[in-house]
Amino acid sequence: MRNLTAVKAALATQRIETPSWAYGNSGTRFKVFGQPGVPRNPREKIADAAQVHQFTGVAPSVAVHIPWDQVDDYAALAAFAADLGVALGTVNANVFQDDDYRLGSVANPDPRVRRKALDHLLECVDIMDATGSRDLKLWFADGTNYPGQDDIRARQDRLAGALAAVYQRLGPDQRMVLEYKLFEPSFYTMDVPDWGTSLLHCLALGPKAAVIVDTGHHAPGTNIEFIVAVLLRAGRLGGFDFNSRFYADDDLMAGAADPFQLCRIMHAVGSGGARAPEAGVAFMLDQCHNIEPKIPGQIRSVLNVQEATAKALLVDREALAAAQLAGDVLGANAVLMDAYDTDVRPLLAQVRGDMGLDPDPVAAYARSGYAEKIIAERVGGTPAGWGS
Ligand code: RM4
Ligand code: MN
Repeated sequence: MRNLTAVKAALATQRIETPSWAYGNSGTRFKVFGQPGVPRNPREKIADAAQVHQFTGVAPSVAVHIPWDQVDDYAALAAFAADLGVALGTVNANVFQDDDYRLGSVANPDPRVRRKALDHLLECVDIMDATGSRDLKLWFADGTNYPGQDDIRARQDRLAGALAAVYQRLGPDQRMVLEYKLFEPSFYTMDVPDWGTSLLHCLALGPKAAVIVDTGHHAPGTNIEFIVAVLLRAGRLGGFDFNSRFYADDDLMAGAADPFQLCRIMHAVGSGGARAPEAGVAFMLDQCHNIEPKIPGQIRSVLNVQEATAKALLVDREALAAAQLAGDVLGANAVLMDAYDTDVRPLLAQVRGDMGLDPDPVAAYARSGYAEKIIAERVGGTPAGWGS
């Protein structure tokens, strides 16, 4: 058992970023079930994110997605967020929802489309200047559906060219983080399908480029904690988009499908000395709440990440190292499982109490009346949705 004071301090200082799009309506290609009270604009999304922080104490920033969160004055939006006790976090670029991008964005064979996509990415850095955001998150839907459709290597060259142009534009304290995804929406090739491709581009760019691991973007059974360890060793783990998946990119609540995997990932992060906010690894949620209420869904997800982190923090690292060095296979495994099998909910309730929070954020939010208030107030207008 580790020093409990240190464990509690680590839990109290953890930072988990929530995504603005989690608060809007979302669904599948079969149906979007709208919910009453969902935000109609970026400010209302930020207000909802501020609730998640108010009740959990560890979600002090909200990621924005451009153009979904487009406004005339980003500095004013950042000031609005600050008034509610949160900051604007990662700026997510969107080069996948325009008719021009049918054959891709920065890797499109048409130079005009490539230029348009690049201009959007550069505009996102302008937005970061105004909001004070550190990270530009790049996820490309680019790829091909059929063998022979385009030249795989030429597409990599085009991608590299755009990334270099964005990299040049970054300020000294800004970073670009490059996300990968195995498949979808392109089915034959994705231009950034895996961590290796992302890492190669980041290494070519320089130290301000790092890899984002979206937990839903792998083949079933992939050992994500191995990827985490390798990226940390290379100094290029930019952060996480946490979510759960049963089959593909399900975007379900983090820790819902496989809480043990989330704990193993947090253990790998801790082994790499990268759990503290100063290490620069961004812990973000990238989720959609299609059938469950959204703010409680975000709160539950934050708690799930906290619980996985607490278990990882409780691993007796000295005992683990001793068992590993002694070649004690069962002993080493038992040390890890002892921590994982601990019920950390009482510990987290204590941490929240020490932070002046209600020990049960889900119940406290339900009692607060905020859900009823937004249902009553947010009448008329167009509810925000994934893609609008
Ligand atoms: C993508 C990717 C990005 C997220 C969008 C909404 O699949 O995961 O991180 O910004 O979805
Ligand atoms: Mn993602």
